[in-house]
Amino acid sequence: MVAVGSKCRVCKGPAIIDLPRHNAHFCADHFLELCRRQVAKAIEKYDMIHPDDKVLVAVSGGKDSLAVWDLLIDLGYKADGLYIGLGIGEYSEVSGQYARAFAAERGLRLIEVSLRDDYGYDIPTASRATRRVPCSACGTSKRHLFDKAALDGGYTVLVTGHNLDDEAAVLFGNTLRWDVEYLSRQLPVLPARSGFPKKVKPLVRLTEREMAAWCIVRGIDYLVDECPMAAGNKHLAYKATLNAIEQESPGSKASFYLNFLDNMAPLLAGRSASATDALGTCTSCGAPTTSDLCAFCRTAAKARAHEPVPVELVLSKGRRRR
Ligand code: Q46
Ligand code: ZN
Ligand code: ZN
Repeated sequence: MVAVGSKCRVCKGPAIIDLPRHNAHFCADHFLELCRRQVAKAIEKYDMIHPDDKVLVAVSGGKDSLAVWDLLIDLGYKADGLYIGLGIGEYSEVSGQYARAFAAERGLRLIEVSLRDDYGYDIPTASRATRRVPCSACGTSKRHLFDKAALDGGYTVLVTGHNLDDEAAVLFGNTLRWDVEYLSRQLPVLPARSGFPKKVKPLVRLTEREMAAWCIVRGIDYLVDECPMAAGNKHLAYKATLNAIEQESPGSKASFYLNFLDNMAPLLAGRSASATDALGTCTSCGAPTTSDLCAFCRTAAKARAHEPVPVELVLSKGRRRR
């Protein structure tokens, strides 16, 4: 991670990580301090969380969501976790174990929802039944269940572990298409509105690599494997492209995304149709929607009517990763 003999920029002790975009090396303590500062800065700058908020963190068992939960607790916030079992074969089984172990070791409350047990379907089946890519059916399911768990539990803020790499990759894709609708909604905070909780992304100033390092230094065990259904996802290609640019020009990724927030997002404010659309109520579950049935209930109905599809069948041979 760092050349032998490198020294921490702050204390001149032995460094454990180099951060080219800061043009500096850091020891373990000062690296953790930098991460805390970046999260505190994001929370303050974008008005994400107040001390009296009741916070729910969506956790997947991966590094980012466990790191953001850890960081919020470390910064003095009270936060519960939410884990959704997506039924993606062994990946889901193992990811749940990591989320449970993290919560149990720290005495934190983890709310669990199982798509298969509680709603009668899973993501591989939903993908096949709706003829959509798995991430599309998955996104619809997760968004709905995040919103529902937050509102049912009286939480005022829902936190996700999206980091700088995630947000820059999404921004890159939206920019390639000049998708003004999505660009106008790509903010680190979405305010609460009727039927939707406030949603925030406190890791937008930290990279994937920094979150992996946070977990290692803090002794957090996390699931290293990516979701097998992410293979072929365009975001992976966008991330690789941005990493190549970052390699040549450290700091590009952060300036691409953070300068978008400072300079472009204000110009796009109010351009999102979905923010102003009059919403009705889903006749099945009561969630806000523009049609009779919300996207979640439509997906769930199709998936439940389909015989269960094992994850292996959805992964084509060429795309299977393990
Ligand atoms: S879990 Fe779901 Fe992700 Fe897997 S199927 Fe796609 S969206 S990749 S964060
Ligand atoms: Zn130091
Ligand atoms: Zn519904």
